[in-house]
Amino acid sequence: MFIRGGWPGGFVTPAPARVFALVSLVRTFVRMLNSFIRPMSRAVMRAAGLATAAVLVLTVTASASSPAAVRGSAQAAGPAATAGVPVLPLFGRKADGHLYDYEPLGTGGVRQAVDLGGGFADATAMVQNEISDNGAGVDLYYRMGGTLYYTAERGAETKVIGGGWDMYNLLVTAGKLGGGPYPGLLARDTAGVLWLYPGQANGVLGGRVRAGTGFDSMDRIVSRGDFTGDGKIDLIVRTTGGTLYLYPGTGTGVVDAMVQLPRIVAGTGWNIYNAVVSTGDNDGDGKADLIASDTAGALWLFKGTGVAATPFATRVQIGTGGWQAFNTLF
Ligand SMILES: [Ca+2]
Ligand SMILES: [Ca+2]
Repeated sequence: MFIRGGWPGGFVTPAPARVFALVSLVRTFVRMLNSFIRPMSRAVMRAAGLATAAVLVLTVTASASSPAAVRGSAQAAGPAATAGVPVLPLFGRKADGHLYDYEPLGTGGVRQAVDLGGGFADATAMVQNEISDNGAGVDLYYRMGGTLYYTAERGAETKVIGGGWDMYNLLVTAGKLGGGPYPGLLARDTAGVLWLYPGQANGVLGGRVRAGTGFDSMDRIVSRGDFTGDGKIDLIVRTTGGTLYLYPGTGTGVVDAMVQLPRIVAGTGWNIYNAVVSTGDNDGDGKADLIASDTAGALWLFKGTGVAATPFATRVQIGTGGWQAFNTLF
């Protein structure tokens, strides 16, 4: 496979300035392969994207003219829940700043890595959200210092979302928690308050809404997929003690009412894992799954069952080793 190990010569040259790149052409090729085993609707969207696929290098510089930080008071409830199950790649960032793309096999597991390029060594948070390309694109949010940036997959735009984001000690995708039409961000502040920033079509985030309090003892938070079978996006958290909890989503974006209690114990002993993420439906059965890497470097798939009481099946190993080399999986 010519994609192994990156592109000869490399497209990406991290410069003193903030130069980032996404090698969309490589991803498009991999996605062509995947299109044979993924739903036709996604294949059609991807084929449409081929016409304009190109190697794009983007220069990002924070400027005084950039939009002000989008952070406001609570807003009214969003539209009704739309709980489609995305099929997304797994991304990993290594200490040298390179970002690697692992496309799903479609039957459980991931393909060989595609090196998307470097320049992300100093990013203190990285999030993927499926926004562009009618929800088929994989777009990035990343934080450098206190500034949050957004880059659409096909590189049409990179923008500054705002400053002051270093007030949060955890940033992850919100998926469509709260029932919004686009995936947003979840941010936790130092007081343990969890905030939802609703997503929008252009990547800009809406005013934050408080999702809940008391999340300071959670060291992993996942929100992508319906794990209870009711069509509403749920929240998964892991405590520092290793207990995995499922908070059923309510499908509304109302303050402190996005998830319902009581929470459900989804597992214990999960502190053997470095990373716990969801890339949607990894094995193609229509139900969202979890992927976790353990401290020994193995990668595991926890297939979602859609049953609240027992939301995940027995783990299946999908990576044999070396996954600890990533300091961020998302
Ligand atoms: Ca649910
Ligand atoms: Ca699945």
